[in-house]
Amino acid sequence: DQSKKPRIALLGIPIEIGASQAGTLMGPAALRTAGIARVLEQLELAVEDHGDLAMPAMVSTDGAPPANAKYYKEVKAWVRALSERAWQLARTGAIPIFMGGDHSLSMGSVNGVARYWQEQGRPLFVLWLDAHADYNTPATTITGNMHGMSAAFLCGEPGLDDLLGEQPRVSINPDQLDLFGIRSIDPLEKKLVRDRPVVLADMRAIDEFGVGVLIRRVIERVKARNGVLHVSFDVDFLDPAVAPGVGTTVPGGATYREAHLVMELLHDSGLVRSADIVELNPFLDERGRTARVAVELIGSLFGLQITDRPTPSNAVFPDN
Ligand code: HAR
Ligand code: MN
Ligand code: MN
Ligand code: MN
Repeated sequence: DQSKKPRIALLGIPIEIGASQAGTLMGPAALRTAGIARVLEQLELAVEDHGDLAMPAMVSTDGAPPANAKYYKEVKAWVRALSERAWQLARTGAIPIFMGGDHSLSMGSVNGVARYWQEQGRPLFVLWLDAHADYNTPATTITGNMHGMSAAFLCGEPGLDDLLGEQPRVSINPDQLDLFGIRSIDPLEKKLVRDRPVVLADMRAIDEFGVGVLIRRVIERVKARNGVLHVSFDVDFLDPAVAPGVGTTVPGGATYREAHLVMELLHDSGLVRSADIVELNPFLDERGRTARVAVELIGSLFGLQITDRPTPSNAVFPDN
């Protein structure tokens, strides 16, 4: 019975001006070519593809843009339209998957789903799988690229205060943000993250404890507060050897196996209600490799398993 299957709503957001390199606008098409809908349908999910969000018109009456935020007006047009759309998709009861596009889109997708969960009275936690913290503001950024500001914006940091226009801003508390896989962070950005109660697992922590222990820690924190989870998956979380098709590769990333375990544990938690998949740049990819890996990982996030036997755990939690 089609109506009883969990529903997935795919939405493409072909935005690239938040990033330093052009090409992420081709991301949604590459994910579709790599079979994202087919993989999810094979998992007995009802998949609806809502196509791509149309490039929204810019509103010329908006005031002067802030300094140090490149393409602010264009990003603003995308983000306010996407926030509204994300809220609407969440209200249908589907699990939205936002296919990017660069990581600036999360300022809209996460704000929109956060608005929905606020209405439901449940806290939204955000797991940020990324090489970068994306915790810059216009006051801390070196590059001015807005994909490096999305996590900070979502935690209510100042400097992009008018970005959502008439859309309600629903910030998450920094202690509901988990930065995971981080290995590149700018000096002032590092200071800002240190001053906030953001939970962070950098690559050293992953080497010390392993992704199993650290992802279980994320899951336990969400469960303890009866929360739900949004997974914001920046493809540069992966090691460049696995995922060359991104504009900002950083060595020392998650392996193919680590990333799968992350996704499998998240699936088993039953907490994931929405996801972004961002920064895939097909123009830089090698014969579709990165798109295919990304699709496989989304499959694991939504239930693809090697066997259907439960795997026991001997995880020991670090204190914090
Ligand atoms: N921290 C750098 C900056 O602000 C790099 C940000 C790169 N961001 C992404 N998304 N690729 O994670 O410019
Ligand atoms: Mn990112
Ligand atoms: Mn990144
Ligand atoms: Mn898998």
